Amino acid sequence: MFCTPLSDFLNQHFQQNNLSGSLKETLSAIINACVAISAKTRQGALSGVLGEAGSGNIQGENQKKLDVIANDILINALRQTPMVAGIASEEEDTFVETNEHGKYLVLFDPLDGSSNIDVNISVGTIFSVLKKPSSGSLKLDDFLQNGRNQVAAGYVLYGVQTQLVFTVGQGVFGFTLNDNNQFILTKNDFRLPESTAEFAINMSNQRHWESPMQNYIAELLAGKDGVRGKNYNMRWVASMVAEVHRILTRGGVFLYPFDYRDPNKPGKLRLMYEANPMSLLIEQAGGASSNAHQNILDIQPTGLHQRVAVVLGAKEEVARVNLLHNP
Ligand code: AHM
Ligand code: MG
Repeated sequence: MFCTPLSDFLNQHFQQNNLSGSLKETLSAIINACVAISAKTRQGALSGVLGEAGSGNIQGENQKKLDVIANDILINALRQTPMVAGIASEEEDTFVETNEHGKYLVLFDPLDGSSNIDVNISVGTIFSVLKKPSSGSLKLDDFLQNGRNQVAAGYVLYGVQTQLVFTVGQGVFGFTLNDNNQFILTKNDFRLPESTAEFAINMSNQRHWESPMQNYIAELLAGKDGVRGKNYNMRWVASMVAEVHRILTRGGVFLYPFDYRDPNKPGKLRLMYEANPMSLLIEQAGGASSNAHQNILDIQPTGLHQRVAVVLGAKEEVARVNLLHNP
């Protein structure tokens, strides 16, 4: 029987680990905004939120109506949270200063996997929280901290169930939204197996990958007859939140590698509000992450919307990818 509400869990977990009350309030504000986003996604066509917004973001991607709605919900909620100094979002050109005396910076992808919205496949909000490193007015440099500095990271998956998964650096916990819009603890500490026989990659990009990545996937596809000596299964939802949730739940490895399609984009996913928070969750659950050369959490960011190649999940697979790229 699951009966621990999020608020009770947070009170206990923050006290036990001597964590700051203002971080708890920041996290609660993000999560409350996600409950509102969940309500919008559930209504779909009934509240007219499906389809294109008719606008684009700084990254040249067409925005869906729900991308814009989710972004507005989060920004408005965080503006009203005094401890949040500023935000950075996939949908905003640059950072937004929210509260002059705030202590935390919140980075988010308000609705990741949004190509899936109109076809009723899981989407999610991904968030990352950093401490504002200096006093005074907010500047870009304040955000450009490596992933190890994250004081909280997580996602809310709007799927068959709405689930919240987060870490504040002391394990990874999962909650399910009940009929009263309350998150209830349903998973006490995710643990990720070191090996797996399931991978996730968009195979349609295969011809654009570098040769070590081609070789790695060829090894998996060779199954029992190849060097890996076992058969692998493949899944691709095209929603990173759903993919990472599957991996945290039953193991696996996720890859969105570097490819040669656009020399300005070393990968599709964004470091600051996709790769970093997911990498922290995976590492906290006993897995690993890498851009095929170095741990994602050690990358020194150079821009808010910086892209990065991503390999994350079972340690054995991440190590194999690293080895093939750095023999
Ligand atoms: P988005 O932030 O514009 O939604 O893009 C990120 C998503 C990830 O959730 C997913 O892993 C990837 O894009 C899917 O890409 P593709 O459509 O190339 O398979
Ligand atoms: Mg995204």
